[in-house]
Amino acid sequence: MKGKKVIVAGAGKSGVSSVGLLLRNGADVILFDQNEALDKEALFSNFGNPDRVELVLGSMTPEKIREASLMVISPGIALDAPFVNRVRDAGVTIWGEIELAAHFNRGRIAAITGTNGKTTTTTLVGEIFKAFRKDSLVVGNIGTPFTQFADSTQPNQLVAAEISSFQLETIQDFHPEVSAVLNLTPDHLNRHHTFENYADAKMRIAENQTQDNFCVMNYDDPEVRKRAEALTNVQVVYFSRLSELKTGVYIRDDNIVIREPEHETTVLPVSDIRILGTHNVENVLAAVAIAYKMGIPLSVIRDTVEAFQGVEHRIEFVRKVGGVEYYNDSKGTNPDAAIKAIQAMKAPTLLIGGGYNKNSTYDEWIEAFEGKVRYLVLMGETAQAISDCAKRHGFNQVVFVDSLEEAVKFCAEHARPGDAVLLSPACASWDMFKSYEERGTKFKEYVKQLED
Ligand code: UMA
Repeated sequence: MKGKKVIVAGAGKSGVSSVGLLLRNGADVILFDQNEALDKEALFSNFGNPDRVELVLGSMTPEKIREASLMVISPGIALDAPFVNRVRDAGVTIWGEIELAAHFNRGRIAAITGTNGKTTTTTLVGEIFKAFRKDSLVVGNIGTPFTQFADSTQPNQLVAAEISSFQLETIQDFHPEVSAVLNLTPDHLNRHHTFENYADAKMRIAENQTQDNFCVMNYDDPEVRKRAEALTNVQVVYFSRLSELKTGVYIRDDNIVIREPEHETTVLPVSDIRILGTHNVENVLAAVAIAYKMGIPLSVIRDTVEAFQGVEHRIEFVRKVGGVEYYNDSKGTNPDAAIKAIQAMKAPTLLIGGGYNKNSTYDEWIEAFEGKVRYLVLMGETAQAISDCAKRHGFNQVVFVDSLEEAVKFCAEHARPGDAVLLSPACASWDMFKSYEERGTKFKEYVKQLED
């Protein structure tokens, strides 16, 4: 990178971290963001040698574009945005942040994608790695950009990477040792336009793998299995919650079993898993398969899975107030994830939903209520569309609120002892919050303020 001029597009977490890596490795950077209102001083305070960074806000001239030979693009920027087309037409190579990180990485990568369960599975794989080697890393879409550490990784260092479809659209040589596709249901269609495009982006996780590598795939998900059957460049390892497999990781008599052509190993009883819901059993099966194929000893895998208590913002128990249990599932950012959360609820539930519009359809989510939802409390851009959909399905207990605080207040006033209150929006947070983390943190704050 020495002496190269690189455009970094997007001055969020991903872009700032890419700039850091580029500066450490001798490049000069044009940091570009379309938001003219960004705080320049705050941005520059992130960089050790700011004199090698030029900040361009709003729009970029053709001359500026021609100064660069590479553009590293943040995952939140659509590849068909007009300025991206201009950069491409100028012959500038476009990489995503993951590709930039891969270029410098020397560690052993396990990369995890899928519509849902990525964060839980990546966190669990990361915990298993850390129990085996203290210097293991957990990076990617999970919130810690890979570029923060990629250029200091060592051979044999273990990297658990959560990778989104947005990040996979812009890889070139990214090559995980073990990859995983957990499941595939429609998401981010406002950006990918069709399910096929979205699934194609996800499957790119395996495109540079070879016969020495493994791709862990969900046998029970027809969309995943169809694509697994077409994979020829890499060894496919299936996991299944529902079927006995000839080889792979599956459940027999309540035990998680790894079956290989020559022998079979029992890992642990399913009843020893502490995280709620059948979807989490699938996440554990995937994590076991990934860690096993990365060569982690079974005893380490077993002990870590047994101790694992899940991740923040994912069906996270917050507090019991007045006999009512409050759960934070702010990470339920699409209908499929929200279905898993409502399925995991055992009590009558007051459900808080709605948010940023990703052109999702809500029918299956509403159907999954199965008489369990007492009130559907809606906020955000999608409130009306969700309400219309609920009414089409004969569900009329809908309430509109203007804020999350108001939603919590309504639930606290209307819940009966024994009920549950669940924030599981089925939508991203970006219409009202910076991130799903901020939404979940605020929810927990409001719940903690409730008087017992
Ligand atoms: N911007 C533009 N033009 C655009 C769009 C954005 O200039 O057309 C600028 C914005 O003004 C802003 C910056 O780009 O300053 C934001 O960049 P970004 O949206 O890529 O966000 P980051 O903060 O860099 O976070 C990204 C991921 N965000 C997205 O994919 C939307 C984070 O995933 C990830 O954790 C982080 O990089 C580190 O790798 C979040 C996410 O919501 C959690 N991911 C989606 C999901 O999980 O469903 C895919």
